[in-house]
Order: sequence, then structure tokens, then C-alpha cells
Amino acid sequence: MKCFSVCPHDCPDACALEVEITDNVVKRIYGSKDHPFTQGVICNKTAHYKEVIYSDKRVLYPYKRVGEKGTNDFKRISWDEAIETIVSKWHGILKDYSSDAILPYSYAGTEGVLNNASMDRRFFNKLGAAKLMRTICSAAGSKGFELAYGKALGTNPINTVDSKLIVFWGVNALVTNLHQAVFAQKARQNGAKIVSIDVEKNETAQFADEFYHINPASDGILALGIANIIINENLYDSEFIENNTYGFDSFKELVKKYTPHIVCKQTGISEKQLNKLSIEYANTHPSFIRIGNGLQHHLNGGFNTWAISLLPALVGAWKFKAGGAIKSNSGYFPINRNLLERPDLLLSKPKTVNMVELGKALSDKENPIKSIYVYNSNPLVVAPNHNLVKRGFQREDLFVVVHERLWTDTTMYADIVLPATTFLEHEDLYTSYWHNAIAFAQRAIEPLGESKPNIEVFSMLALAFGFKESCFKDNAYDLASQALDNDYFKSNNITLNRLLREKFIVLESIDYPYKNLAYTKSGKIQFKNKEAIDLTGKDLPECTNFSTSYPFVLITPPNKYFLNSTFAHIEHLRKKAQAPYVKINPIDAAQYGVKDNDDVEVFNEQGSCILKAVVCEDVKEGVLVAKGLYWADDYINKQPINTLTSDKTSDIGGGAVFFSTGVELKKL
Ligand SMILES: Nc1nc2c(c(=O)[nH]1)N[C@H]1C(S)=C(S)[C@@H](COP(=O)(O)OP(=O)(O)OC[C@H]3O[C@@H](n4cnc5c(=O)[nH]c(N)nc54)[C@H](O)[C@@H]3O)O[C@H]1N2
Ligand SMILES: Nc1nc2c(c(=O)[nH]1)N[C@H]1C(S)=C(S)[C@@H](COP(=O)(O)OP(=O)(O)OC[C@H]3O[C@@H](n4cnc5c(=O)[nH]c(N)nc54)[C@H](O)[C@@H]3O)O[C@H]1N2
Ligand SMILES: [Mo]
Repeated sequence: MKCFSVCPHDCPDACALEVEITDNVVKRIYGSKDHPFTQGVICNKTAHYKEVIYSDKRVLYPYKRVGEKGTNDFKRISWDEAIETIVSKWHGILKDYSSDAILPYSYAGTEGVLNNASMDRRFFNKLGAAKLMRTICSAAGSKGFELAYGKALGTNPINTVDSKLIVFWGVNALVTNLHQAVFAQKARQNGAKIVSIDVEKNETAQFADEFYHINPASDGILALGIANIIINENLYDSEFIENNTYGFDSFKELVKKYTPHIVCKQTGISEKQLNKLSIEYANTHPSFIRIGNGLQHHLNGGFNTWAISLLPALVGAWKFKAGGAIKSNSGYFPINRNLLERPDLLLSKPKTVNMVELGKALSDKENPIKSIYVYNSNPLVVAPNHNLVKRGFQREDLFVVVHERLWTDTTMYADIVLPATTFLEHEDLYTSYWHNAIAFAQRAIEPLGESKPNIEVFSMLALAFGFKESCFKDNAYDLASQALDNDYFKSNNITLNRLLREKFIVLESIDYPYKNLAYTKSGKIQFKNKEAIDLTGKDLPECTNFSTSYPFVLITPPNKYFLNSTFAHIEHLRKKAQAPYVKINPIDAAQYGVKDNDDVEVFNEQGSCILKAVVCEDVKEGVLVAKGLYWADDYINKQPINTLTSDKTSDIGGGAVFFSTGVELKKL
């Protein structure tokens, strides 16, 4: 039997899948050929998803902890006992503390709209639990792009095959947005040039025609330097600017400060390269910039993104179907979040917790968190400042519930572990933050063991708490209909029934998202925005860099063979990814007496991590690159890479700043 599904992973491509099933067992997974974005191609990770479903690390039943935290000593229990234990513990907390002493913690283990955010939000709203700010991925850049455009919407990627200049800026597309790289390759066959701007000579840099090796977090400065040259050379599109933007005169003044001399010193890019890039960008149409997470995961990530995202407005790239930029395209899908999440059920004003600061929140003694409920995330691997997070989870007085597909570094600290279905065992509605196709996938196989989807578990908890609202009885089909319940989907005749018949529907293409329109308060693209004053004291994207007292900046981007911490338990993928390593420039290596394949200790005030040295020119002096996200056991000293990363937050948006991490190095 063949079954349609959609890859649920936190990845822009949201691939449509064909799944071969025999006797309720998944045999093979491949990319759907009919889907205009997937085109029959999927990555080497999802192709191995079978190994997640049938892994011996799968959690198949509810368990309670019987030994010490962290020792993996659990006893199987029934669902009834699990739910009763949670409800009785939480009633105790409600009595002795307050409802916001209970913290939900989730991110994007599944991007399925329903199992990502629907029944869980209803439940925690009604309970009055603490509000989690879900900032770990792209909050800084989202806010930066929004300051300019008001909405997470950019170029339709299908149009980029006709672009003539494609800039991969702080994005390792070959690894993290594969189908955008496929489109870029088509564009190149049609005469386009591909540029990569990155701190590492990574897979995408090698694929590109030209590579700009930039110093970490100096991207905003580069963007303003490019703007300065384009304005000085009179190569900007004054007509487009006049008709579509706000605040250009102030911006023009601002960029005067970003002289080639200053910009080259800060970015490490030569004057010749800077000139070439600026002139080519201004003169080549249509041009398209894919703005990645690399430049956002920094202390100045919001302003970096704001500055870069103004370049297409400066040169009028939005006048072309194949021109513009993509930071995120989630704005394509006006899902009815109010109906799904029911914010009206929240009657109190609970405290908010920024997920980047999880460790700090768990060590707050004045307003203590007494219980955490983790789902769709693996915080003991993915959260910054790992040791502080771990100390929090080790607290004897913290009641920890983890709903998981697998036994992970996080389940180790759970009091109650609940078994979760994989995406092929439940229904969900799928969108994308890159393309414009919506889909509904039915379950392909029956749930393994006693595993249950998120939606069902939160329904059970609501029932056990005696919540009377009928919305707590909704199933995935009810929820999907509610998600599509608004004028946009109605007038486009996009219904659940149609999705069940057709599998996926490509929404109408928005070909010129910012010609004569922007979603900001002024209705214009904003070179200047008063809203930024409250956040930073500045109303223009005045970019600076951060400094560190350590000799190295450590960059820890994702790995080709894993998806964040997912897939990192699969033996042959780990082998391909190699033992956790750190790339170091030959000049630094010589200074520290480090040779290829040496064990080195990378450390800072938060802790230390032992890695294998790879001496190469992929990184500049003063920069180290260590790819993640392996689980703790894969490191010689059992300290995962996030031991070192910063839990500070970005200039705007409260975003994660994983890559603004200072470290020192020692040869072992
Ligand atoms: N294979 C795979 N694919 C994934 C993921 C995965 O874990 N594995 N994760 C998914 C998720 S959740 C996300 S958010 C996306 C992220 O995917 P991307 O948007 O590609 O972001 P990153 O891979 O974090 O960083 C991209 C590049 O930016 C570089 N970089 C770091 N700092 C800077 C800087 O200051 N300036 C510049 N110009 N470059 C810098 C990094 O070295 C890296 O090469 O990928 C998704 N896709
Ligand atoms: N050092 C460093 N750290 C990073 C990053 C980095 O670049 N460098 N990237 C950051 C980014 S961009 C992101 S987005 C985060 C990602 O952080 P997470 O969202 O935590 O991502 P994963 O590691 O994939 O963990 C997801 C977990 O959810 C579980 N899961 C999957 N489906 C379901 C389900 O249906 N129900 C339940 N209950 N559980 C499910 C999976 O088994 C898995 O353990 O990591 C961040 N951490
Ligand atoms: Mo992410």
C-alpha cells in the first residue's frame, strides 16, 4: 500500500512524501514526484525515518521514575496512572503556589500545525500555566524582517529559477533548505550567478560561484556598506523607493557612516570584493537573497536582518517576480490560530518565560517553576547554557513530565515519561515557512505500543482536570477544519474535504509581495521604524558588532546528517557525521600547538567540551566551527556543545544567540 504524508521536521522544505506500507509496517519513504517543491527529492535524513519509528530507543509505554534523576531507572505504568499522577501533582502546585509555577516547554519536534500548537495551547491557557516565549530558532530575524515589511512573507521560491543573482546569506541551503539549492542550480543553468556569504566555507559556499568569507555577526555592517556604495554610485531605484518605502532620507544619512574602509575592517571582506558585490547586486535583475539563521543567531541578529532585508527595496528587486528575498514565508498561511489555541480561555496574567533562558527560569528561587511539561523538544541537547539547564532538571523539587518518541537526554530527568506517536502514526495539517503548499496527512500506520499524539494527551489531561469546554473534545479532523475556518480559505475553496481528496493544494502565488504594498503600519517598506526605538533606542538599523573577551567566537550550526538533535541516535548517520569535531584555522592551530585530529578542550565560564580538531581554512582566524547537535554521550567528557553557548538574548525579538559565544581553547 502507498500512502501520502508530509515530512514534519523543522525545515523550510516541508517535503511531500510517499510511504510504502506492508501489513502496517513502513517499508520505504520517498519524495512525492507530483509536488512542485519536493519534485521527488528528499534528504538523507527523512529517507531513514523508518529507523526512528522502529528504533530500540522508542518510548512505547508510559513510565514513572523509580531511581535517582538522570539514572534512567524507570518502571512501566498505565496511562491512567500517568495522567492521575500528573493531575494530582499539579493540583498540589495550584494549591501551594500558582498556576504559572507550571511551565510548558515545546518547540518544533513536529511542524504539523495541530500537534505543534492547538490542544496544548488550549489546555495551558485554561490552566493559566506560565507563557513560553518560543524564541529558540528565528525570533531575532523575524522581528528584524517585520520592522521593514510587517509580515513574514517574501519571494515565492518557485519563481527563483528565473533569478539572475542568488545570494545565500548566512544560510547553508545545500544542507538546510535543499530544494532552494535545487532551484538555484536551475537558475544557474539559465545564466544566474550564485553567491554565498558565510563564516564557514561550508557546502553551500563550495556550491556557489563566489564566496564572501565574513567575520561573525558583521553582516548588518556589510549590508549598510553595500547600501552606501549603491547610493553613492546612484544605482538605487529612486522610483521604487519613492512609491513604496518610508524613511529613505534618514537611511541615506545613516549609511554614510559605513564607508568601505570601516566596513572592510569590520567584515574582513576586501574593498575589491565589497565593490564587486555592491555593483553586481545593484545592476543584476532579478536578484534574490535567501536570508538564513546564521546571521540571526547573534546578539545583533535582529538589526542584521533588518539591514539586509532593506537591500531588495533599495534596488527595486521586488518589482520582479523572481526578485526580492525570503527570510520566512510563513505569512502565506493565515491559519485561524485563535480558534486553534483559544487565547480567550486564559483568564489570569501568567508570567512569561523566554525559552532561551530556561536555565535561569529553573533557578529562579523567588517565583519558582515547580513543574515542567516538555513535548516537541529535547532541551537537554538543544537549549543554550546546558549545565544551568541540567542543574534545573536535576532539582528534586521540580516535577518533570516528558512526552517523547524516544529515550533522549531529556527523558533521563523525567518523573513521568509519556510515549509519543511519530508523524506516520497520527493525522496533521502541514504548511511550510518557505513554500506555499498546504497539505493534510492521515495516519499511515497504527500507533506503536501505547503511544499517543500530542492532541490526544492534552485532551486526556483536560478531561482529567474536569475542563468542561467542548473544544477539549476536538479531534485532529475537527481541529484541521477550525484551522481553515476563515475568509481566505473559504473564498479560495480550501477545505479539509478537498485536502483529503487532493492531498495538497498550492496556494495562489503572491508574485509581487511588496510592490505598492507592505504590511507595516505606514503601509510602506520601512527604512526607518519608530517601533525599534522602544526596543533599542534607535529607529534606524544602525548596525554594530559585539565583542568578546575570549580569543575565539564559536559557531555551532546544524549538521548535514541530523535535524537539530533528531536522527543523532542513528548509528550510521552518526558515523557519517564523524565524531564531534571543531574546525580551526591553521594559523590559530599553530599558535596553540594543535594538529589535525588532536583532542582539544574548548571552554568558557559555563563549562568545557572536548572535540577533535580539524585544521583547515574553512574558518578564519579567531573563529571555530563545531557542528551539532550530538547527544551528550557522543562527547568524550559527556558535555554537549550547548554547554558553551550563550543564553543571552538578541537585540530585538528576544531571540537565541547561539553563535555569539566566546571561547578559549586548549590542546589536550
Ligand atoms: N540538515 C539539517 N537541516 C536543517 C536543520 C538541521 O539541524 N539539519 N535545522 C533546521 C532548522 S530548525 C533551522 S532554523 C534551519 C537553519 O538553517 P540555516 O538558515 O542554514 O542556518 P544555520 O545552519 O544555523 O547557519 C547557516 C550558516 O550561517 C553561518 N553563520 C554563522 N554565523 C554567521 C554570521 O554571523 N554571518 C554569516 N553570514 N553566516 C554565519 C553558519 O556557519 C552556517 O554555515 O535549518 C533547518 N534545516
Ligand atoms: N548550539 C546550537 N543549538 C541549537 C541550534 C544551533 O544551531 N546550534 N539550533 C536551534 C534551533 S534553530 C532550533 S529550531 C532548536 C530545535 O530544538 P528542538 O525543537 O528541541 O528540536 P529537536 O532536537 O529536533 O527535538 C525535537 C524533539 O521532539 C520530539 N518529537 C517529535 N515529534 C513529536 C511529537 O509529535 N510529539 C512529541 N511529544 N514529541 C515529538 C523528537 O523526538 C525530538 O526529541 O535547536 C536550537 N539549538
Ligand atoms: Mo530552527
